[in-house]
Amino acid sequence: MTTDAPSLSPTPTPTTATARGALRCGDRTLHWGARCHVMGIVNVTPDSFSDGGAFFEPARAVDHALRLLDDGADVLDVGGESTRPGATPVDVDVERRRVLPVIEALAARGVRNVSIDTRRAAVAKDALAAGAAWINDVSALEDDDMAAVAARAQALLLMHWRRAARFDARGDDVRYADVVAEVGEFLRARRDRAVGAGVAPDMIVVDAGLGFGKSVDDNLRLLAASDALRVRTGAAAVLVGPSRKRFLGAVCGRDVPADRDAATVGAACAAARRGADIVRVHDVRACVDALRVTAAVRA
Ligand code: PMM
Repeated sequence: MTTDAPSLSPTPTPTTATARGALRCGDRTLHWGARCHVMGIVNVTPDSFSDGGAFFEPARAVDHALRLLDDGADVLDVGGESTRPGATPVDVDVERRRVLPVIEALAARGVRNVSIDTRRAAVAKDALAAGAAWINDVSALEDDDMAAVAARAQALLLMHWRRAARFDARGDDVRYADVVAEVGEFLRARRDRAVGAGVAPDMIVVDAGLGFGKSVDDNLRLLAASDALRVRTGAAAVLVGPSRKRFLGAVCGRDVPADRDAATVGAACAAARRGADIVRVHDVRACVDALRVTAAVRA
């Protein structure tokens, strides 16, 4: 049987001509500049904004994580504290009890391409010991001990969240004259602080923090600014996290977060075209396919 369907390599092979560098995540190697990678979200929380409670039981979280890997995730991001507006910060021991069994169970299955989504150095340290490879710090070093812990990880993700010190104050009330410049300046300073504390420059990934105290317009500008942010911050790579967020709902008229997966795919492809190295998403399968097609289409 013959077919005229185009043949797409399921995993675009990085070439040294395009790759800007590489970073390990467990047994994987991510090649920056070769393609946009996908981080799958595993929220072990009762109250995250779009999937709170769905994977709160460790066994369900592990099943979900394995499904995301099957769907093509390059990295799994395991978190035990919701950052939605108005969420109550969880006690450090509660956070530990949520994430560690999941990370341990994944490690027992040989899965180590795992990132721990936490603001706390103590949780990050235990997560690394349990088998995680990366630290995703949404507060970008609000915990003074985080950089020292991160020096032992394979990557440190630093996210912009200007109100991180005031946990419950994420909102749209922050105004920016030039959002890309201001976010870039903040992330550059946090990146420099991490390097000063001994974190290798080539393991630092920055993230503009879409949805964290930004207007719809701010988020759309930042979504298009990965190349600019990488240059401004000196980071090795840039992550974007548009998944199911309210600004996408505003663009598409979708009030329910779970109805925003198609919008997320659109945002991911647009971001990949503008230089994003990783997209952090709930619906991995759709994003992986869409990014493969985006990468395969040559102008
Ligand atoms: N968004 C959420 C949580 N953690 N981490 C990074 N690096 N970037 C993000 O945009 C981000 C994050 C919001 O909650 P979710 O886990 O339900 O998406």
